[in-house]
Amino acid sequence: MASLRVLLVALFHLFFLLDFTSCRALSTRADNSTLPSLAEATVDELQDGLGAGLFTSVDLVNAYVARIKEVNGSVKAVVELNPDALAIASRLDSERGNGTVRGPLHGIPILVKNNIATDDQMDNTAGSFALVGAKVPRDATVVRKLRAAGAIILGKANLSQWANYRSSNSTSGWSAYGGQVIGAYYPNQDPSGSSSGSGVGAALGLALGALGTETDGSILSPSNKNNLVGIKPSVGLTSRSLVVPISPRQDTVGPMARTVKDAAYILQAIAGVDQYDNYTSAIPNNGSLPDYVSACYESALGGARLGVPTNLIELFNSDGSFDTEIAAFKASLAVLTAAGATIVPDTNYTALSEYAVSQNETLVLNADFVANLPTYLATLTANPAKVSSLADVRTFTQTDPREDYPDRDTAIWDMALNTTDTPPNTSPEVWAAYTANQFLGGAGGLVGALDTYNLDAVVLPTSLSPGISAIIGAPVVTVPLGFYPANATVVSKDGARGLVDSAPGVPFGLSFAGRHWSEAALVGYAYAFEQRTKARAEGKPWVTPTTELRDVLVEGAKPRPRQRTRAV
Ligand SMILES: *[C@@H]1O[C@H](CO)[C@@H](O)[C@H](O)[C@H]1NC(C)=O
Ligand SMILES: *[C@@H]1O[C@H](CO)[C@@H](O)[C@H](O)[C@H]1NC(C)=O
Ligand SMILES: *[C@@H]1O[C@H](CO)[C@@H](O)[C@H](O)[C@H]1NC(C)=O
Ligand SMILES: *[C@@H]1O[C@H](CO)[C@@H](O)[C@H](O)[C@H]1NC(C)=O
Ligand SMILES: *[C@@H]1O[C@H](CO)[C@@H](O)[C@H](O)[C@H]1NC(C)=O
Ligand SMILES: *[C@@H]1O[C@H](CO)[C@@H](O)[C@H](O)[C@H]1NC(C)=O
Ligand SMILES: *[C@@H]1O[C@H](CO)[C@@H](O)[C@H](O)[C@H]1NC(C)=O
Ligand SMILES: *[C@@H]1O[C@H](CO)[C@@H](O)[C@H](O)[C@H]1NC(C)=O
Ligand SMILES: *[C@@H]1O[C@H](CO)[C@@H](O)[C@H](O)[C@H]1NC(C)=O
Ligand SMILES: *[C@@H]1O[C@H](CO)[C@@H](O)[C@H](O)[C@H]1NC(C)=O
Ligand SMILES: CC(=O)N[C@H]1CO[C@H](CO)[C@@H](O)[C@@H]1O
Repeated sequence: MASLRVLLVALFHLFFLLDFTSCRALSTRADNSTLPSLAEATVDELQDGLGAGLFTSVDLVNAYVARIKEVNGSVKAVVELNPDALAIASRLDSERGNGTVRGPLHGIPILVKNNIATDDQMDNTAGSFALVGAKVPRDATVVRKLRAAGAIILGKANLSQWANYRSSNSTSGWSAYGGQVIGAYYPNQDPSGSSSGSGVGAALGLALGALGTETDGSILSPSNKNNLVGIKPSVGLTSRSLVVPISPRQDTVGPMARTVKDAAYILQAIAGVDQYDNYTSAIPNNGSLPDYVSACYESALGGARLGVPTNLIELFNSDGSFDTEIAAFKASLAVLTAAGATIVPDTNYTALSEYAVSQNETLVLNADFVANLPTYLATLTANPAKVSSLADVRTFTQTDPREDYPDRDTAIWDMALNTTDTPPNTSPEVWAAYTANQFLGGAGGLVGALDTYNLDAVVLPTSLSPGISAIIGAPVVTVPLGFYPANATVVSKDGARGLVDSAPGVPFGLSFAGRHWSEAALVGYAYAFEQRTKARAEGKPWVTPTTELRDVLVEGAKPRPRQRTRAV
């Protein structure tokens, strides 16, 4: 008996030691040469490490959550963590252990903007207390697709409340529910919006990347100001089902990530036809998608004809406030040329002066918001604040002190709900405004220039790029280009409550804008530019989370139950 016990004890020690050794091996491997730094980790690097067993998705979740907690008090990028993230990660680790890897996003943590619904323990509030506790009947389609691809929804990212569709006196990145997001590259930086938390979260490596939404600038602009790649897809390429709407004619969901290829991986996962969003039925080729990831190759700019709409650049910079960005933009044209592109100068937009004074976009968005918000609210399966219309939401907002009314007013809603200002979206006036937009952005704008000059795309400083493409629902891809120099003046815009708009080290990007469904080409151009410039690497965030995988691995360097049972 005694000898048996000794044997058993010896065996136990053997297994324990073996197991401990394998975990020590883990922590030994947790050196800086093999573990990717989470500040910059790419999908490919994370998949390599997961595949080689250097770390698990549980480790990734632990590390990213620690990073979020380190900096969230100062940047308020993340409103809610997913309480199920660890359990989901653990299941995905088991699947991987069983030999199933669903694809490049298997086990990869991603943040989603807090206007994209998840049917789980997290809220979807658009930043408003009116929607706290509201429940949806299913995941937003883009979330369902991310989960099917193996991604882990790590949390909800803060945003400009109602995707910046409430007030004339608010700030980018502020929501009643989430507080004020601060940009990643300068203390008290305006993060830009409305996908502000998505931008700061991706920029600081609080997740691999994030989903944002855009109606006019809300992916491109925070990507611009947070040193990121942002893909604003054609309206209809990604489903808006169970995304808090502004207008189905302009709303779109897209990725924000640190590299073009990572953004392409995410786009590949979320794009496609969806029975719940009939705009997706317009995807060409019977809904079959290009391969956005293989569109990422070094020579993608070879032979591309890229136009420069000089009249837009000059008009929008009439006060000189974009001089620094435009100088860097002009210098970037030489890079594009060296990469094989032909730059076509002065591909001016013929109806630009009409666009500049047009109120057509405002009219369409206001009319659509009044009509579409109730449609979203009607799908809720729980609605504690009992809001069923924009009028209800306005009453809630004007009476709940947490909503910071009247300081942050409801001017946009007041206009949308005023039937003199805003006729119903089925009215002839709104149809006329919509068709005017199709002209101003189309024949009189981007599409006219593409046709006249036989272009593949136009290039623009990202700060000037969203509007014309927004009104026609066309795609734009932004990629890091440069930073304000060390001697730049610190500029805070009127009404920004002291948030800093430009300052030393604040980033900006280069945009490629093309025809509907031209994402693969635009992604290719952005990749080829990124590989030649690697501009992102020059940036230094003002706040840097320090938790790395090695920290969570060292903490976890003890025998793991799963391995012990397998050994015994
Ligand atoms: C890894 O780098 C960190 C700081 O960047 C340093 O503190 C640590 O000692 C390094 N670890 C190894 C194993 O080299
Ligand atoms: C983020 O910061 C806010 C404000 O400090 C805090 O209330 C919230 O709980 C934080 N979120 C997370 C996920 O830590
Ligand atoms: C892994 O495989 C085992 C045995 O086939 C199965 O019981 C288990 O459900 C699988 N786990 C996952 C997460 O697929
Ligand atoms: C798309 O769906 C909306 C709302 O369900 C409906 O009003 C519209 O007619 C549909 N459009 C098409 C082209 O099917
Ligand atoms: C289009 O796709 C649908 C659904 O996948 C399929 O049933 C149909 O045959 C396809 N049509 C063509 C013309 O390929
Ligand atoms: C394009 O616009 C710029 C700036 O307004 C102007 O200088 C240039 O002459 C225009 N070129 C053409 C071809 O219209
Ligand atoms: C809409 O655009 C057209 C074409 O430029 C213009 O004539 C009209 O005045 C615009 N309407 C509004 C409301 O701005
Ligand atoms: C806008 O907000 C600022 C800052 O809180 C405040 O001083 C100002 O009175 C507000 N303006 C209006 C019109 O409410
Ligand atoms: C609605 O808008 C019209 C025109 O802008 C204005 O005269 C009127 O006072 C507004 N009504 C309300 C209730 O604000
Ligand atoms: C910053 O330095 C550059 C190069 O020395 C100079 O051209 C520029 O005028 C300076 N800008 C400011 C705002 O001082
Ligand atoms: C959900 C959440 O985290 N809300 C907090 C976000 O930040 C604001 C302002 O700092 C707090 O008041 C909220 O409680």
